[in-house]
Amino acid sequence: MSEAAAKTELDRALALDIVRVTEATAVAAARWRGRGDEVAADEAAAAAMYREIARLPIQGVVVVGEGEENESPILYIGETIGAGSESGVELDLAVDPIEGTTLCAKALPNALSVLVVAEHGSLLKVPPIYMDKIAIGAGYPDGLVDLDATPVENLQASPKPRAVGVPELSVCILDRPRHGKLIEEVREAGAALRLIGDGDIAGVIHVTEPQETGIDMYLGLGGAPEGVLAAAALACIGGQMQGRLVAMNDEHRGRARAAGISDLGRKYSIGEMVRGDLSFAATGITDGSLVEGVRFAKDAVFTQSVVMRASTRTVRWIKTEHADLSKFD
Ligand code: VTB
Ligand code: MG
Ligand code: MG
Repeated sequence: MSEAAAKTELDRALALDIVRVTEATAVAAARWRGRGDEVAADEAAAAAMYREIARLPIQGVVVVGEGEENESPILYIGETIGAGSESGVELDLAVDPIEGTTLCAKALPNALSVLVVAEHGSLLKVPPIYMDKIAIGAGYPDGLVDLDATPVENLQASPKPRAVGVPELSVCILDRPRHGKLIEEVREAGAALRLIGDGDIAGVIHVTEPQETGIDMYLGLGGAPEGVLAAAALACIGGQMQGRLVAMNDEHRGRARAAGISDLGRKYSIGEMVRGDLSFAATGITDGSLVEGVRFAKDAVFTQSVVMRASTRTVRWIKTEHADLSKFD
C-alpha cells in the first residue's frame, strides 16, 4: 500500500468508527453498574471492547492495555486485534474498557469507557505501574507548571485569568493515603481540593474546562496507563501535562524493566507520551461531568460520548440512540 493510501486508510480507521467501540463497551459495563462486582463488570466490558475492535478494518496492537499477557486473557499488552490483520494499517491501541471499575460497581460518577487509536509507534509503552501527574488547561504559557516544582509554586504560577489568586483555584487529587502530604500542601497553599475516589483520566480532562468542572489543576499519583490515555486526550483538546513513572515495589520495577523503561526518573511531556495523529473516544458508563452515563429505556439504549482527533483538534460530542439492541448481545 502506498503511503498516501495508508494515510487515507488511517484517517478512515481513526474516524467515527471507534466511538462504536466505546459505546458498546459502556453499555456492557452499564449492565453491571451498581452491582458491586468489579470483576464481572470489567470482564463484560473487556469482552465487548475486544469484539468491537475486532470488527475495525485495522491491524491494531494493544500497547496500553489491561495487563501483561500472563495476567490478562484479553486486551493484553502486545495483543493484535482487528479485521484488517493482513491488509490493514498497523495502529497502536490504548484501551481502558472501564476507567473506574469501582465507580461502575458502586454507580458513582465519572466511570468511562476509553479507547485511543494511534499511529504505530506513537504511544509511550507504559507498564501497569504508577505515574505522578500534573495537568492544567490550555491558554497558559508553556512550562508554567512543573512536576519538580512544589504544589505552592505551581499554584502560585497559575492564577486563572478570571480569578484573584490561589484561593480561587481548585485542585483534583485521588483520595489516597499516599497523597497525605500533597493534600496538606495544597490546603496550606490556600487552594480548594476536589478529592476523587477513582478515575483520574476524567480528573485530568476536567482541567481543560475549568469553568464547567470547577477544576483548575490535576496533581498526584495514578495509573501509568491512565496517564498515557489522559495525555492522548489533552493532545486533542489542549492543555499541559507532565508525567513521571513511579514504581512502588520490586514487582513494578520488574514490569518497568520488562517494558524496556531504563530511566524511571524521566519526566515526560505530553509530546513524549503521545506523538503523531491519534483519535480518543470515551463513552460515559455512569453520569459524569463530561458525559452522561448509559440510559436503558424500553425500546432503546442511549449513550453519550466524546471522540476527538489530535491532528485536526476536532472534538465531537455524540449522543446516540441505539434502537437495535441485538447488536449488544
Ligand atoms: C488509578 C487511577 C485510575 O484507579 O489507577 C487508580 O489512575 C488506582 O489507584 O483512574 P490505587 O492503586 O491507588 O487504588 C483509577 O482511579 C481507576 O482505574
Ligand atoms: Mg479499567
Ligand atoms: Mg483504569
